[in-house]
Amino acid sequence: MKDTKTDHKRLLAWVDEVKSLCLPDRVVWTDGSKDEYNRLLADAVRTGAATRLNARKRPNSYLFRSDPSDVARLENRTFIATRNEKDAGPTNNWIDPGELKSTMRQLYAGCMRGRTMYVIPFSMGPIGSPIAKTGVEITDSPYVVVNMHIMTRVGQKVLEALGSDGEFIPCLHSIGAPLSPGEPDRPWPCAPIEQKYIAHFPEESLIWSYGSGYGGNALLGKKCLALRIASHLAHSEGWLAEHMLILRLTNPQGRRFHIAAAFPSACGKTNLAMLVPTIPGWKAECIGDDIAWMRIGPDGRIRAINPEAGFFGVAPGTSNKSNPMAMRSIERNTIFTNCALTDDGDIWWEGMDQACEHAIDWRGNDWTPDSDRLAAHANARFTAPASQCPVICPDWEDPAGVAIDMFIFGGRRSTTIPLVHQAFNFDHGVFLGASAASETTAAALDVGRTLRRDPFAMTPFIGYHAGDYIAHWFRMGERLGAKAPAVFFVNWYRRDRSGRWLWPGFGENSRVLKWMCERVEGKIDAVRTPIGWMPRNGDLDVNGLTIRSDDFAELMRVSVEPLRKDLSDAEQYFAQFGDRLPDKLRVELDAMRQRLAAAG
Ligand code: SAT
Ligand code: MN
Repeated sequence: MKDTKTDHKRLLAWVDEVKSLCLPDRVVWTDGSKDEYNRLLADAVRTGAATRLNARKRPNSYLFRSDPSDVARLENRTFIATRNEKDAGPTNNWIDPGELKSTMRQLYAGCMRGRTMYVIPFSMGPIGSPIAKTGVEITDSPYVVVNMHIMTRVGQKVLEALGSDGEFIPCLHSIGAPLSPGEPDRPWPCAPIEQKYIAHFPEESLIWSYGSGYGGNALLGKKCLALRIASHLAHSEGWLAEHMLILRLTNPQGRRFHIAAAFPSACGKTNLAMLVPTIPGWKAECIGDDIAWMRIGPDGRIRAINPEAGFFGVAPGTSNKSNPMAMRSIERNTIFTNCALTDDGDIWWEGMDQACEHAIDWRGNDWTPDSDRLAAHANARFTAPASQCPVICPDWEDPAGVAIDMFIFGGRRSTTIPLVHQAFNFDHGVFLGASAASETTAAALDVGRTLRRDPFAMTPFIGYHAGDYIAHWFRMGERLGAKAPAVFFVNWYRRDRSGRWLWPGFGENSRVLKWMCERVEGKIDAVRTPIGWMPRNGDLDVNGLTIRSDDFAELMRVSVEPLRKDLSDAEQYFAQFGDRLPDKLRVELDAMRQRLAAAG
């Protein structure tokens, strides 16, 4: 960590201001070097914050265990502080920005005593590219620094691109755990829950986070900047910042299709992003697994880039069966959080290929298969460089992005929603995205286990009014016109009455993608149903798949009554948007109601 130099006056002034507020023992500018990364991790091992994994099993990899109170995003402690409460909309928590700043300033006062304050210049998107955004995160967490090294492009080269007057988004983070002289540190210091705040001031593109060291609460380039702040910017500047994976599929004839797909957290985005097709001759390459920034290009088509540089993926359930490419991406140079530690110094989690007889669980206790607790936390994560993915697309860092052929929306629905359907047109597709719902997962700590409506899988990430957000999607459709991507809706998660999954998922999902590509190419017709176009008998390639015909029929079933209930649930949800609900959405709701009435 050589003394990083910049003559950027606003940046230097902001760093000074934070320093005098937070009173760290020292300030370190991160340079982004390997040396810095290794040194920070060696320190973490020395202080007991991290365990170095067995180098023969998993070279240059580390395990962190978080505090049991700090294991996921906290939606109830996440705030969108706009001047006018109405502008945050009903799906966000709002506090007046002046009031929130004054509360948080009191928390920040002296909060870095006894600690090092790191300044991390980072770029979301390739450095210097016209679509990249620069952020500077100030944090007192070395865990955040090393994770930012993997998840973003950091260090001196970012400062050079920023020059002496470039725009940057200030991102202030503290774990909220000052140390008195001589006080021993904890392995994962953080503040109590009522002191945690993940605050966004979209009108001034500013992020303040306090009290949590975990994931999206602390790695501020990810959900805070690349989604909440970016979605607000995208709304005013006419582009899209979405919770989407980006995937390139190539068919046996060599034609490429680019897919952007939105699913809520922990609903298989990383698995789909790294899919290994089971159908012969098809190839899939990963461009991103979580976030897409998309702009309309000079040719009138929408082009997407992945602003991140790594994967912060859910560990449990990841295996050679569910996601072999993720397993290979995490073979080395990976940071693990809240996974179990095996007796031979490797990591383990529920759903891995091999069973585990004994381990140290994510809380640091002995674990055996007879324990009544999980070995790995359900939201345990791996942080791995995207470049390590064997199927990373050679164009994944192309600043021009890739032209999107189709959008996919989806969620976890054990009933009601069939395996796949296609929107009649783009506006109908916006309706499908807006009315998406999903059974909740462990990715957020505090939202309960129920079905929740989650427009575009963006509910926790829209940095402004959700009604205006839906209107923005319709406007993008107007601008795209005939060049708008096709829109599909999928549900990999349908179950039968006994709870058994009806669809094998994972690599077999390529069969569904193949149908979509053939639709985009105009090769095949489809069946018109009240919810959209669906595959004709025989068009969905199930060659070589053993699936019972009654299961397949159930997967494809469109039952009017549950769909009517679902629609009325969606209408109730949309009612909260009041006059900010776009007219076009009302038109789509009416049309859907009429189609269901005609069918039933
Ligand atoms: O913790 S993160 O917000 O980065 C992961 C997620 O919820 O998708
Ligand atoms: Mn996500």
